[in-house]
Amino acid sequence: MPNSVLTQSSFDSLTSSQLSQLVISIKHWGKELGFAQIGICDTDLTIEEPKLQQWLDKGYHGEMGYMESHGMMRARPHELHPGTIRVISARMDYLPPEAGFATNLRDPNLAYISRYAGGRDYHKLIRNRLKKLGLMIEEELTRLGVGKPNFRPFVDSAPILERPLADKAGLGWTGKHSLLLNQDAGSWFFLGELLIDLPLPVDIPVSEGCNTCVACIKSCPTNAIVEPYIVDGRRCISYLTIELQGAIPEEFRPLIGNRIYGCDDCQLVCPVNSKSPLTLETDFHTRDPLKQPELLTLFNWSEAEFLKITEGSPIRRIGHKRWLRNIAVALGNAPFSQTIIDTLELKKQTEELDEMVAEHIDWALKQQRFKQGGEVPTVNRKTQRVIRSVEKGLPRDA
Ligand code: B12
Ligand code: SF4
Ligand code: SF4
Repeated sequence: MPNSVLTQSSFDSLTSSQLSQLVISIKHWGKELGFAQIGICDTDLTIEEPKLQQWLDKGYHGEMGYMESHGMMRARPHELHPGTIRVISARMDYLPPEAGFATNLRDPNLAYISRYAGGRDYHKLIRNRLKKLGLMIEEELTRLGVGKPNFRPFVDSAPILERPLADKAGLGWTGKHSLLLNQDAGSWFFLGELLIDLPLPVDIPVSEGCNTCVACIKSCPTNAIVEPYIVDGRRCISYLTIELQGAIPEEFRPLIGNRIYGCDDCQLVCPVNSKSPLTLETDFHTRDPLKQPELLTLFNWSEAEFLKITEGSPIRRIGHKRWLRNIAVALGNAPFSQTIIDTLELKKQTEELDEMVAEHIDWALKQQRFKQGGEVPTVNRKTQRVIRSVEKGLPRDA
């Protein structure tokens, strides 16, 4: 007999007090497994469907084909994993100690890497923990004599609307930058879910909001937050440096500054992040070679060095080619330096370069030569504002 048929009927025998006790246990086990918080919601996201469709119709997903390839299944967890009636939504903090945001953004010769990406790739780690949580639930249900649940963990890459689910499950509210915000923890956390066929009582969404604040919208270097709550993915530096396969459109290159992998600016200016806890996972701590590294050091890594140093890190998935593309842009944005020019030229001569990378190196050389003999440029005004905001609002992490 299929598992779901067996479980569906057998869970009917669970009393509401047994289910409530189970929720208490699930939240407790979640903490033991390193999650900061667990919430539970049903699978109804019909309210999100037209918004998702509009976002896709406007082309805001750019080259992220996976965003449209599953149709509305992203908003229908019960279709994605048949039998699902509840989503156990979990969040895990990732802010590493000594984030050094301001010092890193202030020095245009240093590479800025999003603080979620300096340690181990979260996908596998969170999925494994969610699977353990599922097995703990299974064990408890077996003890209660009601059969096995049908569950499946999801993290990020799967076609599911994680942020609206977490919002529904009471883990926080949606900020105007479109990320989930928690009153006590800010936004420096990952989301993951366990889809399950167990009729657990659901949590109540929280009612806080951003009120009149618009700091993230005003500070986004590329004006990617086109309306409150709506991000045009194609303009976001995270998309341009991580998701985009080909050339970075020229209009965005000067705005990217020294951000070579993702961007944190909309979170850096957010007042709710002033209370964010540091991660409890040492695996998410920034690895030494990725702590405020010199752009030139990273640019000189061979492909073998890149693959070795980024092993197990999310950075590895962009590959050496896009790594060089991104750093070339940042080198073009750095103040004039003969060493940078020599390094860029040497790279062009000594390596079998991909055409796309070569074009970015040419662009960087043009920017560098243009600055020769002129004033030494500093970081742009918007970034200066972000730096001041970090120093004032997030002194521990500045
Ligand atoms: C695609 C994607 C991206 C894209 C597009 C971003 C986006 N905002 O959609 C790009 C590559 C740009 C990106 C960037 C980042 N991402 Co991302 N991304 C995703 C992914 C895979 C899907 C998101 C999605 O469905 N977008 C589609 C649009 C339609 O969804 P949406 O923004 O939620 O849109 C809703 C709003 O527009 C809303 N809406 C419309 N009008 C209104 C009005 C009101 C009043 C309200 C409340 C809502 C609302 O309705 C829409 C439909 O639900 C999720 C993981 C997942 N599977 O869900 C991670 C995820 C959202 N990303 C995450 C992170 C950490 C980031 C970055 C911070 C990474 C970085 N440092 O570089 C940046 C932040 C950029 C930003 N401000 O969003 C985390 C967020 C965690 C959190 N605290 O919320 C997630 C959940 C991954 C994870 N598992 O942890 N990301
Ligand atoms: S991550 Fe950066 S580029 Fe993307 S929306 Fe936030 S501030 Fe803008
Ligand atoms: S910066 Fe302000 S508007 Fe943006 S998410 Fe944070 S509180 Fe909301």
